[in-house]
Amino acid sequence: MRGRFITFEGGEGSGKSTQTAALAQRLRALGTDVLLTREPGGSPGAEIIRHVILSGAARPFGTDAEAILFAAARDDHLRVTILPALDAGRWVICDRFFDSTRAYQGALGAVDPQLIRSLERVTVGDNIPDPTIMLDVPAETGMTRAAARRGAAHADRFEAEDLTFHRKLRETFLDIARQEPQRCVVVDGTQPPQQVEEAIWRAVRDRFALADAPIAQVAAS
Ligand code: Z5A
Repeated sequence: MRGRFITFEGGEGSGKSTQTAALAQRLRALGTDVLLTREPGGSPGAEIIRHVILSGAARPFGTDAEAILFAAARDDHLRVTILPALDAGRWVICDRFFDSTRAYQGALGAVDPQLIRSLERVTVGDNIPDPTIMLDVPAETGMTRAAARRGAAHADRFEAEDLTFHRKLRETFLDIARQEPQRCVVVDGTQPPQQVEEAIWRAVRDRFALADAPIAQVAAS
C-alpha cells in the first residue's frame, strides 16, 4: 500500500522541527516505517538550492525567481526522495511544503497567484499532503524562540524580516487552513511541547484510525 504524506507548516519558531521528530517517533513506536524530511532541501540537489536561497544570494533576482527556485528544489525533492518513499509504503513527514511557497512567496512576496498555481501543478501535481498540520503561534513568540535558539549566529534570508512580515505570515497560514479545512489541522503551538505533541497525535491517530502510541517526549532543542 502507498504510504501517507503528512506536512507541517507555520512561521519560524513555531515548533515544526520539534514536532515532526515527535510524530515520527510515535509512529515508529507502532511499527510504521517513517521518512522525516524538510524543505527547502531533502535531496542532494534541493540542499544546494536551499543554500543559495537562505544565504540571500537569490534575493537580488526578486521574489518570482525565488519562487521558481523553491519549485525546482521541490521538484527534485519529490522525485528523488518523497515519491520513492511513498511508493515503497513509507510514511513521509515533511517540515514545510507548498503552503510555505503560497505564504512566503505568494502572499508576502506578491508573486502572481497564477505563477504559484502553475508551479504547483508542474511540481506537486496530485501529490497533495494530507493532513497538513499548521502550528500556530503569535509572531512575537516564534521570533523570540528562533532568536534564542540562533544565539549569536546570523539570521537567514527570512528570519531577518520584521515583525509585520511575520504577523502577516501567520494570518496567511490561518487563511490557507480556513480555505482547506479538510486538509489542514490548526494546532495551538504556544502550549508546552508535550501538549502540542498530544494534540497532533490525536489528529493523526483519528485521521488514520491508528492504535494509541506512547508519548515521544522529544525534548525541544
Ligand atoms: N521557505 C519559503 O520561503 N518558501 C518555501 O516554499 C519553503 C520555505 C519550503 C526555511 O527555514 C525558510 O525557507 C523559512 C521559510 C522559507 N524561513 N524562515 N524563517 P528553516 O528550515 O531554516 O527554518 P524554519 O522552517 O523557519 O523553522 P525554524 O525557525 O527552525 O523553527 P521550527 O522548526 O518551527 O521550530 P523548532 O526548531 O522546533 O523550535 C524553535 C525553538 O523553540 C527551539 O529552541 C525549541 O526548543 C523551542 N520550542 C519548540 N516548541 C516549543 C514549545 N511548544 N514551547 C516552547 N518552546 C518551544
